[in-house]
Amino acid sequence: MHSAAPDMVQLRFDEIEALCRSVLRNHGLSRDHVEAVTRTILAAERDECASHGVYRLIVCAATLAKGAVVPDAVPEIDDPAPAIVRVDARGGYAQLAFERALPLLVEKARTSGIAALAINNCVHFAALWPEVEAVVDHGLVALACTPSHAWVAPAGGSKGLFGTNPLAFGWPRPGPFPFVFDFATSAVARGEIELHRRAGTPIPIGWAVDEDGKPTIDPAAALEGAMLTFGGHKGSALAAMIELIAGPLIGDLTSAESMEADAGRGGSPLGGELIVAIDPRGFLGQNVAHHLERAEKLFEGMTAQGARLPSSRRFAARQRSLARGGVCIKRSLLEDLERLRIAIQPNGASIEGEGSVNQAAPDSVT
Ligand code: NDP
Ligand code: PYC
Repeated sequence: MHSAAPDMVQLRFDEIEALCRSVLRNHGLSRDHVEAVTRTILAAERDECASHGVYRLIVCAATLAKGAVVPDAVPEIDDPAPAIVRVDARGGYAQLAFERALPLLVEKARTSGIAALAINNCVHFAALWPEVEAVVDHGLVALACTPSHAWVAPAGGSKGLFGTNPLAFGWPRPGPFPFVFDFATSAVARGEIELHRRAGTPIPIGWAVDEDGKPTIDPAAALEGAMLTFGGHKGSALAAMIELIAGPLIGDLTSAESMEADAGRGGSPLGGELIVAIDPRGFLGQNVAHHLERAEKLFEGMTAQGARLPSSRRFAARQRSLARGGVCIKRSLLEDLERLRIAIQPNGASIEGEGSVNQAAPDSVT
């Protein structure tokens, strides 16, 4: 570990990995899940996505401590139709279920031109772009979405009904980076508001209303009240669509049902995720290269006007992090994470983790 700015600490990737592993293991997560979750958290921190990077260890620790995720769930893959894969995460984190089901999704997309993966009965705390990028790595177009907890008011309302419901899309490109976007259908991910609460900084008007339905800049009041959708009725309609296609369509929970199933424990959202993979060769046959080149002209047209492509900030951050072999995180966050290296046992006893210094109960965050 090396010093950076006074309130920041620079960590090598292997130090971040060790931190993730010890926090997760000490909170009872089984080895395969630890590895899959660590990969996701490390990728987000590497790409400077703070709301879904190592901060999420606090969320995972809280979810594990409250029994809101099955720590040793073994995903079960089902093959119900030629273009459909289903994986039952059995109450465990989505990452391992996704990793196990990905090869069959890719195979089916190649055979049928299009295939869909339903992850059922999973706990989801992460960004969706790692999953979308994993599909795009196979030369496929990808679309992913998931409901969360009922934190977001529909446009025109002021009470939580929808989740923050992210929608992610990926398109293969020549060169190292695909075209990817991944955003919450709320004005911002809830994790961003949680980071503002931790930092004691106000949030912009338009992100949320308080419990009385009044616009607020206080992150704590926003978390108690309701978040707002992006783009008014348009984000609201997309959020409703995600509730439907990654909820009832795949036999899984809506965000309101997820909140109900959580029963006040404050765990991460429980439910389903839908991932669609499309093989361009299904439509284009031998003409794939020609039409993918035409797509490149679209991207050139965007950047020629000074617009930036979504994910370009993230990919630049990735290159920076890889070049320096690590990342910078807030010292206060690292201190909280060091405290989580000590497991809280059901009998109240504590176990020291790798390099642990203190004892603390996990935050109540989702
Ligand atoms: P942001 O609003 O920060 O960004 C979303 C997307 O827009 C990114 O692809 C980003 O690219 C792109 N973008 C941002 N600014 C610009 C710009 N000026 N021009 C072009 N593109 C731009 O994300 P959110 O707060 O909405 O979501 C953050 C994360 O939270 C997502 O990864 C999402 O999956 C996750 N999330 C997960 C949930 C779950 O239930 N699992 C629920 C809600 C959110 P870039 O990264 O390069 O800035
Ligand atoms: O930031 O909104 C969020 C979120 C919910 C679940 C995972 N991330």
